[in-house]
Amino acid sequence: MVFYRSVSLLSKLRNRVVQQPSLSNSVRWLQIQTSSDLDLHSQLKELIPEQQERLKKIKSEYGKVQLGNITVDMVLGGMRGMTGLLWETSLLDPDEGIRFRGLSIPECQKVLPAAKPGGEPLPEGLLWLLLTGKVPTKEQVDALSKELRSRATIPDHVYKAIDALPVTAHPMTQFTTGVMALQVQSEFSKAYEKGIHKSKYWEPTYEDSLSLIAQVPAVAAYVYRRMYKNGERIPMDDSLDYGGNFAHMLGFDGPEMQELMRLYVTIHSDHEGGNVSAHTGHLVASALSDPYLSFAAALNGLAGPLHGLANQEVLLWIKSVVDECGENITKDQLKDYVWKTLNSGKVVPGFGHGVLRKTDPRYMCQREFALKHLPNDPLFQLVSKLYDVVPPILTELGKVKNPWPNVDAHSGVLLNYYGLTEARYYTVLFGVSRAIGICSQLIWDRALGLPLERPKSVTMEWLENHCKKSA
Ligand code: NMX
Ligand code: MLT
Repeated sequence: MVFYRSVSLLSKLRNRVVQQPSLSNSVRWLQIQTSSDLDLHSQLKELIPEQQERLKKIKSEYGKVQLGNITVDMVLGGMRGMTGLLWETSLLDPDEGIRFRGLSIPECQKVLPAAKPGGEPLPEGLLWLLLTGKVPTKEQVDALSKELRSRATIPDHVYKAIDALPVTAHPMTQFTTGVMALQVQSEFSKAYEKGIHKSKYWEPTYEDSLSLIAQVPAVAAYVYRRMYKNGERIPMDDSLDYGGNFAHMLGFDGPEMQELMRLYVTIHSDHEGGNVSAHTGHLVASALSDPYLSFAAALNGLAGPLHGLANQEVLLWIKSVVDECGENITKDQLKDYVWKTLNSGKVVPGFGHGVLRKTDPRYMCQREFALKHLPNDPLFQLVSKLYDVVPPILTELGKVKNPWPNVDAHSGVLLNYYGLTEARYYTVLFGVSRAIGICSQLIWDRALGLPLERPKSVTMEWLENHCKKSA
């Protein structure tokens, strides 16, 4: 972390230097950007040996240091609080929320390059940050945008594979099918078949990861256009960045929707390693499955209603509130509706979290976006009322560890406002974004030579015997 904080600070300084023409001679050398400065692969290649050494040192010096005790509750409770994974790209604090390579979301909004002054961060910039630990310059981000566009062409068989499914199939099923169909192009699989040396694994993994990140928006957009817009595909616009292009291919060309998509893709990308999708991707990749196989597995986890599908569930639930009580529902009516949901044995979607214990900063930045761009939208106002009404009720239940809203409580009303009203599609957007986080870590998994993941499991009988013996 110290390493990354100092490189990020240096990088921030460099950013400023590159952007300011009138600087003293002593720092002018920083202004010279070589072609390898602009090339993400070269940057990564430079960083890998020192990080490999760092990991070796941690192993040899601290290998036997304990990180906590495992209790029976932890084993039975979904491994909450059990530290068991190495994940370099981000770290989640229960109170503060996510930090990408040490930077909070508001910090990312300040320092990552944007499409326009003061605008939302470009997701390519976040990808650069996750992979290198450095804040990129605008030139580096533009170069990466260009590289991603050059990798974004979708082979025809991918569309055909999706077309083989009924158009009514869930969008996540269609999206994952598209990702699986992309797998035939895997450079890692081909290199492995040819007997690549393990020290080189990261290189074809990098190739696959960048291509996958480049291609998922077009696959996702196709699913959307197929399901809701008569299958008319919209080609990529070479003048646009990653987030802008995604909005464009979906069929939304308004500048605010493009800004929303940049923010959306940035904030959903990574949430340390233990969440279901990231953990699944990491687990599957640990068997040396290539990035396509690993990411498709991750998507299947994201498609669960307690995880990514919650964004769909939130908007459907909000719409059911409106259908039953109207848009101008009072807080008392809303309380009754929340209790009705709970009493029917369902969760209130968009609230609670496995790690967070305060309002999710991803919720807060979407709320700020709404306050800036759609303050009078009735559904945004309903979401704001829920922020007042739901936490006290969940607290009253007495068992909910975090009564506050998470990322999914807010995203739907923003998308709905700009015309992307089809809630069943929302988890696909989450999936496109998560490719950035999962693939970034996967490249580091390979670079660091992380091993096959294989935790120990036990039976109830084993637990009973063990606990009796140690009582
Ligand atoms: N509504 C009703 N009950 C809840 C809620 C909620 N929003 N959140 C937690 N609980 C219940 C939970 O079901 C459990 O009940 P029981 O003991 O009867 O099984 C109890 O409270 C204790 O759960 P926690 O320890 O607070 O939460 P846990 O870490 O197990 O689960 C979630 C975390 C996120 C799965 C849970 O809060 C939830 O189901 N939330 C609603 C779904 C949601 O918004 N998921 C999206 C999460 C973010 N993401 O994008 O992935
Ligand atoms: C995520 O973004 O993955 C969710 O907030 C769930 C989690 O972190 O467990």
